[in-house]
Amino acid sequence: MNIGITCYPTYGGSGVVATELGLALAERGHEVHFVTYDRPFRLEHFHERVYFHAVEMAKYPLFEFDMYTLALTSKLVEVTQYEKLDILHMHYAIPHAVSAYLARQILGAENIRTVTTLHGTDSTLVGLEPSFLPLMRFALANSDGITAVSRFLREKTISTYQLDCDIAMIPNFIDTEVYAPRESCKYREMFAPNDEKIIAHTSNFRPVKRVPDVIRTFSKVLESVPAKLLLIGDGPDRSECENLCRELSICEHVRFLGKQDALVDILAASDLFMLPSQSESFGLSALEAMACGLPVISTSIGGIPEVNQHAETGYIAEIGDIDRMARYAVELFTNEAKYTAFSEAARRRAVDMFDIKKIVPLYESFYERLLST
Ligand code: GMT
Repeated sequence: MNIGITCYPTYGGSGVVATELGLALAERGHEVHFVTYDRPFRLEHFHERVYFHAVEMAKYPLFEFDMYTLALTSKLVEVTQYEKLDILHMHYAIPHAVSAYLARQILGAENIRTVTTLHGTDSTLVGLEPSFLPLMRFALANSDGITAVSRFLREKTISTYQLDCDIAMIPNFIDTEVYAPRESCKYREMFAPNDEKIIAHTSNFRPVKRVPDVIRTFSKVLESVPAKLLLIGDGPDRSECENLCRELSICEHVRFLGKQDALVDILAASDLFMLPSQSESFGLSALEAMACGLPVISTSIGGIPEVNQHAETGYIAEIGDIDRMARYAVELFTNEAKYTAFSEAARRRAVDMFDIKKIVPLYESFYERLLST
């Protein structure tokens, strides 16, 4: 198949999933065309059968605001025509599903199939803005196929938007050969010179991620267990978090690592992952950690419990329950047998349920079904 993929080409989970899906599809012999405003960050190397088409923004003094949705539509039309695409797969509905709808109208419905994959806030937050809601509903109802990354997101979207059409659940995935535990990790000694326990957290530091909860929990853990905290990523809450570390006098135990490409090495050097989010449709970062053998302490929100299983691959607490999260962390750090069982279960669940080799074929069959109708 010839497949066009549009996503936000940033460090966010939806961009990562879209890019990894495209690369995996290309490895399986398909031709994949990324149509985005910038090159997705994981496409820095040459890959056979993978192409990148930049969306060009029209500039004219009259246009006070950028017209990205229209520029994307034009590029989708052009690429579909000249590269003979079969499928346009939009990741994150807004505004991509609208552009795909317009492109299909221009090209003729018989010439292309459109797929929208919902990732989270496109459905649970942005799409619910009263001014966006009718547009979102229309764009979804007019996609040839819709997928959601968790059961939670599937059900929430169907009920919120009162859709008649079905939504397929295809979970996020991970390459468990790349994301894997490592026997001796070069960073371990650097981060924890006295063999302290290492807690890790990755996110875009937006308020929904509740990074201050990670820091407060860590501060409590520190009262019982020598430990270090690694905070990976960057975003609007970072300064507040750095201040909080100063207030709690724990700066020497916390490292803000910023955006990192060496994520697997850092996770593999760590012992435990925390995801105390107040909104999460899936929690890809938790899956990445689990694949590296890290138990996860998370909230019970959204799709997280479909990934992290309470008392098996980690623990689940209510949003903001810092005392409980700290107790769970200390329990795992002081009970070696339990820690090992959880770590193995986390890795096993990532491999059994979410491995790239199992999930990518589900997208392939989804496309095939659409093309046969
Ligand atoms: O929804 C967002 O604000 C960002 C989005 C993204 O682009 O990273 O995250 C969502 O998609 C990820 C990949 O499918 C999921 O793992 C995240 O749980 C989801 N975020 C939220 O639902 C807040």
